[in-house]
Amino acid sequence: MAHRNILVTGATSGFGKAIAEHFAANGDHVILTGRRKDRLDAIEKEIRESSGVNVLTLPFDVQDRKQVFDAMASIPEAWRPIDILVNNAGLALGRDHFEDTDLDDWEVMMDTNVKGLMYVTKAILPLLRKGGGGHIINMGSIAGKEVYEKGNGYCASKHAVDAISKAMRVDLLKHAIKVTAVHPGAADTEFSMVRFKGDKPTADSVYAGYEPLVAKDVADIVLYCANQPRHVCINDLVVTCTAQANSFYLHRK
Ligand code: NDP
Ligand code: 8X3
Repeated sequence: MAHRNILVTGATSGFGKAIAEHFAANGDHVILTGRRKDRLDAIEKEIRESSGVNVLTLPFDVQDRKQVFDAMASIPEAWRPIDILVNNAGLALGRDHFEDTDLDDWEVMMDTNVKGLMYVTKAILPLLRKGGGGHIINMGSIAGKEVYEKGNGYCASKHAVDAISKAMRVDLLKHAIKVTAVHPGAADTEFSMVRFKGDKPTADSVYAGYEPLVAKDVADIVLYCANQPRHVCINDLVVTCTAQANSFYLHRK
């Protein structure tokens, strides 16, 4: 199989880093994006050395519309068309009842998880392969399937990702662009350290007493979705660790 060009947002950590590494190990060429340039540089070096594929890094903030459109416009001709966009960049901030939530946390979650994903997709669409082979993979969450207590803003943002994924699938039919939404449950990445703003004991407590998903589990699934035949599209995939049934039921030892 000829190599494909893959752009992964949020490739500096967690799922995005593992997804980029998996595509590279599969022989695909990868564009790594995220805000932390030092990490992008280190991961670029690591992937080049381990896989020998072409790697391009684009540091930008998905919340910033101009940065997003400038970054996409800067993608060299040799990287076009893009075959697969993985919209993975995202975060939760805080876990509080509605009345206690910090308004700034809501703003950042909506600007990143919802508007950022839409900006990146809109900006890359002219570069995305049409007529078969083009694929958008959006990172949702079980938080986009059920609303849990103190999850208000994050759950709203991931419900929006669920809705946007359905909307894209309909609107992009004519271009034969597949749209897949992957919805993981609890996974041990930097997610909880970000959510709890560096409070390590609280972040660690999220994963105590059971074996959570890890980034590799989700990356394996994303690659599986991306490696289906052209006429097959996995629309919606929910994955949890065995100890978790959904947002409400988690069995801790
Ligand atoms: P991490 O915190 O490990 O990774 C998040 C990634 O998103 C980082 O690479 C970060 O890069 C990037 N990112 C965050 N904000 C921005 C921004 N404004 N602009 C550009 N990039 C940004 O968490 P995960 O890997 O766990 O999370 C990845 C996705 O998976 C998110 O969408 C999350 O909501 C979702 N998810 C996570 C689950 C979990 O339990 N871990 C479960 C279900 C879904 P940088 O900081 O360098 O910009
Ligand atoms: C992350 C999973 O359950 O913390 O999206 O919302 S959860």
